[in-house]
Amino acid sequence: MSMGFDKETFKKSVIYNVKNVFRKTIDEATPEQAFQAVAYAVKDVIIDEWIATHKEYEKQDAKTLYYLSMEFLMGRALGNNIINIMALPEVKEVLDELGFDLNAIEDQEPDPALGNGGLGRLAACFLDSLATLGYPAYGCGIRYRYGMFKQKIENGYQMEVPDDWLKNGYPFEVRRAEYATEVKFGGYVRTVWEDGREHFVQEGYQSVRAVPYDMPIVGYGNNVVNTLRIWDAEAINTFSLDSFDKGDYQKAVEQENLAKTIVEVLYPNDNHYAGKELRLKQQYFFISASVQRAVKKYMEKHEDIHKFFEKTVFQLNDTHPTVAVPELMRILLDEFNLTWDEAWAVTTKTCAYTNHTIMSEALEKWPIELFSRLLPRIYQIVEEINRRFVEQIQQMYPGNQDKIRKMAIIYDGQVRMANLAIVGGFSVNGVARLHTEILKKEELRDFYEMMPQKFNNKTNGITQRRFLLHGNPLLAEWVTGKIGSEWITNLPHIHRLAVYADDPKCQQEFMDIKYQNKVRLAKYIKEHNGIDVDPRSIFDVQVKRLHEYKRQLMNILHVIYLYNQLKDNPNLDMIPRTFIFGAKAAAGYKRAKLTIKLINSVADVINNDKSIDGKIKVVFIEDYKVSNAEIIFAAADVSEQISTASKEASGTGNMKFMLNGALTLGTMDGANVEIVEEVGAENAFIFGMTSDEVIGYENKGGYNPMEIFNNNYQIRRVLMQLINGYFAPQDPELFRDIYNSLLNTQSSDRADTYFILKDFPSYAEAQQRIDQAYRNETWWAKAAILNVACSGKFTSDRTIEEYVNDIWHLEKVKVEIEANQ
Ligand code: F55
Repeated sequence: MSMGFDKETFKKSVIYNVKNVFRKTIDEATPEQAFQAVAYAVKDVIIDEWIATHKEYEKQDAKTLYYLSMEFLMGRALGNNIINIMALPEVKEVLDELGFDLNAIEDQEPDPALGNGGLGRLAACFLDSLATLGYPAYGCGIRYRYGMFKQKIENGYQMEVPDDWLKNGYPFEVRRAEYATEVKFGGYVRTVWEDGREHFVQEGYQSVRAVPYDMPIVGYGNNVVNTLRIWDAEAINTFSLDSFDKGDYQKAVEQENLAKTIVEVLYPNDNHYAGKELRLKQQYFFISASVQRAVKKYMEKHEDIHKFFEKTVFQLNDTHPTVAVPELMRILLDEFNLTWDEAWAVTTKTCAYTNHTIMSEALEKWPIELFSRLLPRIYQIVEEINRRFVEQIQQMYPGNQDKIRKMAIIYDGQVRMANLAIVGGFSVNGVARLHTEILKKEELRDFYEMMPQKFNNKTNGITQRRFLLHGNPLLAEWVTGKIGSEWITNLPHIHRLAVYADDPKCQQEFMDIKYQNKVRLAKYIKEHNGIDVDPRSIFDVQVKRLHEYKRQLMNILHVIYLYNQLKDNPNLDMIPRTFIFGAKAAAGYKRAKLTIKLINSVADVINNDKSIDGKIKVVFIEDYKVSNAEIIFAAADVSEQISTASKEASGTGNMKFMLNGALTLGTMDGANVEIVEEVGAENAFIFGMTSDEVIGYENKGGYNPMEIFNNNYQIRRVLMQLINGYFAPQDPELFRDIYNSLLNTQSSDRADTYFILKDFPSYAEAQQRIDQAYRNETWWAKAAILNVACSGKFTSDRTIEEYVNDIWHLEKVKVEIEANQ
């Protein structure tokens, strides 16, 4: 139990909160009110540790990581916090005594969804691991008024509903007005000559007040509480209008609008860059505020800004926070009067960059016009960084224009953020071994050749505290019963389970738990979709953002193909299968949205076809998010990780499935490669082209899908069903675009860009192997247990230790708390 936790105090605190906040007695409280009251009571327990942690960091003058990220996909905090303060049994008892059920109360919390998918969730897992390992770290981001949209499915189509997550107030956040700071946009730069050198003053700008809200990040059982600091924007009307603008009413209104719009909403695109002006405003807004604050904090305890990097490191989560490089330069040059070389030395020793994709459409490139208009002083600095870098290229490769074309930061009228991030920092990392190798060999080859020492790999990981201990309590308890609880903070320890993989009793226990988790998911599906699914069928799951490269389309085409076989032969001997999908499509991504409609249309036909005797069910789970993900992973038998090889940088869902004992059906892509290496190819279902083969075809300009269409009757039949009204009787043309995307060269794309037809036969064959394998329950149980046992590498604790050793060089801090403070 947590040192600071006392059951009776906690109970009084809950009752008091209900009374004080809602003027009700505990028996009158609604579930939502009970949630608020319990959350405040938990926060009360956390707060002493939170204060103590930061006192300790101050005392030790610890080096601090700032994890700069546009996204933190946190998921619910209540259950996680209760687990991490190690008070779960006591809290359950208290709530029981008060007549409440913890699960029902947890369900009242909105999912803080300040992220799109993998990148944002990775940031959240990292914060959990940093706190649990005791490293001084801040997450820095944006307090979006509206997070990732809520997905409703109407008539098979995705509808986006605003995510008003703050409407009842969020009990875990704390507003820190004392750290508010000003962020300036636009205007122009005036050069003044003073003390024998140039000075640069931004004038005629608009500004907003950045106000931080802090959320506690509770370490597991170690009294450490770190901080996620997310910035809100407020209007500045009362100060900072320079004399030229005094009384400028128009400007006051504009500034108010700027403040309102800047943090209004999270852009719902993943792996796609839209180039919106507001997005660049968001980036500079939270970066300027975070960097200013980090510098101020450093100067409170230190004299010499030249040594800033000894106490501070900025990790850039993709290129979205890259303006941190010129912003730090600006502060060092303009506010501390460092020389260029001095400022550059500090900046390049402070910043490090993580790349999450090789997809070219995700690369951020800002038009110079927009960039320089919005950030005039920052643009000047980027120009100078570029000028010096191009000089360096010329020195190294005299006369080589090609190198400049590929590596310059400013080129073709655009500011290329990845190039800036690589040049402006000391580390560039990919997120899985294969991905890093592709970066070095292909996408970032010239940079790797020029500065190989910067490149390194950090294979992603996930937190077992949320995705096993919290999400799958039955399995967690079983694991602890077998091998003790060490795995909670030392996941490789879970390998001790391997000795039980062959034990029939253990196999039975494991399969029983899987069954109960499938019952839990079936109940969720019944409540949310109204569909009955059989928990004895194979739960075959693909949950992730909807994107063509992830190939949900291949999955649903295979479902149609299987269905056709069943129709041809109703006695077909197959294990009943439930195909489960969950995916949000970016609001403007037409083909992705049409794919959702296709999945739902196929589901309609198949689920209502009595003739197949329920052997196939198709379920599209509405509003896939962190909270229902926990339930879904726990219940999965098959984990679909079927991206076109080379396209998925890592994947992290793949790891969550493995940890919960699902078998991977996947391509040799991203971290799948390392998963298979850990668990053995014999305990997974691998298919499809390798990344080398894919890249080989791409370099040749693609392949000809027509050949497959012409020669494979079953595939042709499935494709024809897309355009003959089979799944859309009222509108046979509905899925024409999908059909075309597979067979015809589109305006800018090759036919079947993602090699769906090319990989289809191999995918169908792997699916067939699964059907066979599941018949042998002993084999399956053993393979599933081995997947859990071999998941140790994929804890984010390991990833964080690697970042610390190779990049951040932080030191662990211990926080002692006296009992019952
Ligand atoms: C969001 C916005 C933009 Cl502009 C670009 C990308 C994204 C985004 O959400 N990317 C993303 O989630 N990338 C994923 O990162 C994961 C964590 O590293 C990887 O596992 C995954 O392969 C990658 O697609």
